[in-house]
Amino acid sequence: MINIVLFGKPGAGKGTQAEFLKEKYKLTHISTGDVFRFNLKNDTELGKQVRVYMDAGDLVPDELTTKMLIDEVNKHTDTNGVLFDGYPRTISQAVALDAFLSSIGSKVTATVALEADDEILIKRLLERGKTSGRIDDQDEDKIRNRYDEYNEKTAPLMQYYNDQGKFHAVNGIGSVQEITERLSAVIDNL
Ligand code: B4P
Repeated sequence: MINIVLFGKPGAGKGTQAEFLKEKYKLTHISTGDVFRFNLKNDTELGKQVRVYMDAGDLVPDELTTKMLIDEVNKHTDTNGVLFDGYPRTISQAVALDAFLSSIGSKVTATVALEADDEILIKRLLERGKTSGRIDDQDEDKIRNRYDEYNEKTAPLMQYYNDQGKFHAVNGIGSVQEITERLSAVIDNL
């Protein structure tokens, strides 16, 4: 079982690349952002709980996110491996993921990070916000708040995975296809 954590700042292209990587490596793709948005759209109990955080560009609390993530993984027991897109985003989530995977006799194989400058990414998100209907993409202050959340809570994960020899960064600027090739080169080498 190969478990890949796709890592990067908001708008780095995790969701875009996941669509290609899941097909190429036959992985189960779990995007925490997509699962939350599905629940928001369907106004489920979870959707009601997470709306206030997502609309503001804040991270959803760890306990809620981790419970949801584990429920999602447990739906896919018969898999080659999982492509984690948007999880973990805090050290506490990474520790919970390690503990959960270890309990099922598995582990994170590698973390691949898409790197790009904030200003380029903010432009991408504002562009997407014109058509996506995503409230968190429509207001520059909310987008900047997501970067503050990333710098404070998510960036420390780079050291966490680097200390385990599992962190691989690739340049996230270029065409979607070029970036898929860069990510594939890392995964093929694992
Ligand atoms: P996510 O859904 O994970 O969203 P994201 O960071 O905005 O997007 P991503 O990096 O996937 O970018 P994409 O490919 O779409 O999170 C949203 C929210 O959910 C969070 O703020 C938080 O509230 C909550 N949440 C999710 N996970 C959580 C967790 N673990 N803990 C707590 N809270 C959590 O690409 C962005 C744009 O760029 C698109 O328009 C795309 O077309 C464009 N693009 C992509 N690649 C490009 C390229 N190579 N060149 C030009 N444009 C490109």
